Amino acid sequence: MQVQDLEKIFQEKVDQEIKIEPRDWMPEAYRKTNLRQISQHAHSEVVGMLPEGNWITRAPSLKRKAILIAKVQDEGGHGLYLYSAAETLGMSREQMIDDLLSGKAKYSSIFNYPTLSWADMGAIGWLVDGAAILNQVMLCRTSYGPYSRAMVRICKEESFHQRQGFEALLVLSRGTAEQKAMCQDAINRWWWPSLMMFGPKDSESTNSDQSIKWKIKRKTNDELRQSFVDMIAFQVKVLGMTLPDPHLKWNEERQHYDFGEINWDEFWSVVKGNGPCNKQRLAARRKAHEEGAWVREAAMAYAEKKAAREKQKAA
Ligand code: FAQ
Repeated sequence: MQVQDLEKIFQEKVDQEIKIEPRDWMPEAYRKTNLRQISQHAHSEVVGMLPEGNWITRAPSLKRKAILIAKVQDEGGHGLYLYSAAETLGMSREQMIDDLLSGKAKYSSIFNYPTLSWADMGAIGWLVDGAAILNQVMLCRTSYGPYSRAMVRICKEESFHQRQGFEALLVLSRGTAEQKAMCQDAINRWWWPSLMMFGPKDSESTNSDQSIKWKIKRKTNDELRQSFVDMIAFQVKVLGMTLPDPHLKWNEERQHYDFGEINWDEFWSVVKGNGPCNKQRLAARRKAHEEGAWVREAAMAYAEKKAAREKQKAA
């Protein structure tokens, strides 16, 4: 069969909402786009453990510590499901991790900002997980089967993450003047970077058009960002806090909130590796990878020993 015919059949399957599975024929660019997005998503989960991991020993109570440990552990698990989904597209996990550690692969800009106070744990849960969920609910219906199935489970956990973040901020927002100030300060610092998580404006998004045609993405970056602004602009009122945007205003005609311009220079600078914590995050991952070498070696040695034993038994 000609490539054009295969492409036509492929697109018809996508249009009919039939999932694409690892052994199905797919255009090379579809494979590469999925591999890029899923592996970046996996890296984001794993690097995303660092800003919160930083607060586990300093959580203000045993309950908060237990919740935070569970959340960070979930993020490690999300990384693993996603690496497994990406592996089905033909790249080994070792290669993906090498690409992360060498700086070749991207991960979400959001994790290159520092966590300065306990309130940041609440702001990450509420804003960062809130942004992640909006994007990920859409990805539960993505066209590549292994990715969509991984997202279903991830979304269930993310919704707990977001609620615990909101609840942590709610407690602070009803606390002392100092706690209220901490809460507002964390919201002020995390608001704009959270909006950047959705990626560049649609007019600057190089991958969106094709990804939407292939139903890898179902909504554009700007559509998701607008839903996020509308959701958070409502929820912030429950906290009795404000968002740091003088242009935020309900637009009756559009039935959406208008909001100010994102600092795109800052976004691209962070994406290119020059954010406040990019170097620190990669250094932490490299150190963890080096220190974990003995675990990988021991697991390999055990697997080899077990395989040899089984072979001997079969002989
Ligand atoms: N940071 O053409 P587009 C989480 C890059 S998980 C860095 O619009 P696309 C859970 C983009 O890669 C958060 N780079 O790209 C958690 C592309 O460059 P490339 C991660 C970014 O793929 C919570 C270029 O800009 N979520 O938070 C960013 O169609 C709390 C042009 O952009 C996912 O990864 C960015 N923010 O749309 C964990 C979801 N935005 O690759 C711990 C899956 C864009 O061509 C604690 N990913 N770029 O060299 C997606 O949905 C999409 O990849 C987008 C970007 C929407 C992120």
